[in-house]
Amino acid sequence: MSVWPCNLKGATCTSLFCLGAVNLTLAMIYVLFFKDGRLFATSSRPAHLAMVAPKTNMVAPTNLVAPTNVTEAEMDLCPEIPSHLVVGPLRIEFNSPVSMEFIQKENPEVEGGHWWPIDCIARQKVAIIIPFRDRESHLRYWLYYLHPILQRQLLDYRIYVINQYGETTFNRAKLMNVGYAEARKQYDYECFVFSDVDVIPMDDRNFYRCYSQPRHISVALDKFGFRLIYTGIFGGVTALSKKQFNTINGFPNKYWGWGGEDDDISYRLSFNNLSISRPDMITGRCRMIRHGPDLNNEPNPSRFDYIEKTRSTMATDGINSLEYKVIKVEKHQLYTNITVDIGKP
Ligand code: UD2
Ligand code: MN
Repeated sequence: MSVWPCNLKGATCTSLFCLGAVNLTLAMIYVLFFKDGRLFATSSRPAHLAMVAPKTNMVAPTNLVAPTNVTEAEMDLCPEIPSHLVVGPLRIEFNSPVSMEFIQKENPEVEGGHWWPIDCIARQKVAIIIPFRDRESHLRYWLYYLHPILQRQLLDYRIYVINQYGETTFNRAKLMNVGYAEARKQYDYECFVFSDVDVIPMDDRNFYRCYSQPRHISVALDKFGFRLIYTGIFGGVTALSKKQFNTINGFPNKYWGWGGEDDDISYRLSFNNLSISRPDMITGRCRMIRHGPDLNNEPNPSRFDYIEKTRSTMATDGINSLEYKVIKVEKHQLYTNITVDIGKP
């Protein structure tokens, strides 16, 4: 039996075979080293994904549809649902305080609160904005739980803590507007997640990213018995794309003190013909750290009056009328802190 994979004899067959072998070698070199223009792809960070994904309890997400007809240009995008990384239900508890040093050691790849996948291209660049004042112990739990979750979700994300300067009445929605404005100056984000510092998802299939409609992420809160207490509720954790945020002129700036701003935002959505997208009530389970009322965040008595007028006020009160003064920007390993003077009522 001939050793040559052809019926031709002598020199013709030899040169055909050699040509084939050269082609094969070139193809292998291309695939191994040059694919996507990344020659020996390197990064300042080591590959680490294996560390962030305890591969237990893997359940396929039910609330998202996998992309079909993936084109060649998308080949290198991260999977829409990283089912090899996400684990499903998580145990979240607030009994043992964690130190910042410990969380830093657990997340050596995070710089200034920024992390991005190195083995694929993230589908969305997400700015995560936390309105904040004097809740350090909550922030530590938030960072401890959320960094690994966001990494398993393969997002290109950065955490912005928007810290209200001084002791005047707290204003959550205005701080979120500041977070949006400051994040936009830094990076070309397409998605903005707004999160209370005390809300933690109990399932990592609850993706902190944007959808074709504004997303309510914290839909099934423990403090509400894991139920949606009314249809328009839009507090806790939400996600809006740049376009969705601008369509509603961002958030109101005039809600000083506790309450009402979340309903104003919800009205803005419906007055602009946007609907609320949500995960199912199992995937959407979240825990809120128990806390009492804060100093200088008393319930706002004007909130009912304001909410009634949202339709007429939303065009002039929002991201287009936002005024503030940045006091300082600090890049901590696990988050970027922006201390801001937002004035007073
Ligand atoms: C509910 C909503 C919240 C918001 C609020 C009314 C949920 C899960 N949460 O939360 O989104 O609509 O009602 O305003 O539906 N904060 C500080 N320091 C302060 C005060 C507030 O950092 O001194 C921040 C922090 O991120 C906190 C958030 O503002 O999580 C909301 O304030 P809250 O936790 O006191 O309000 P709560 O739990 O009633
Ligand atoms: Mn709270």
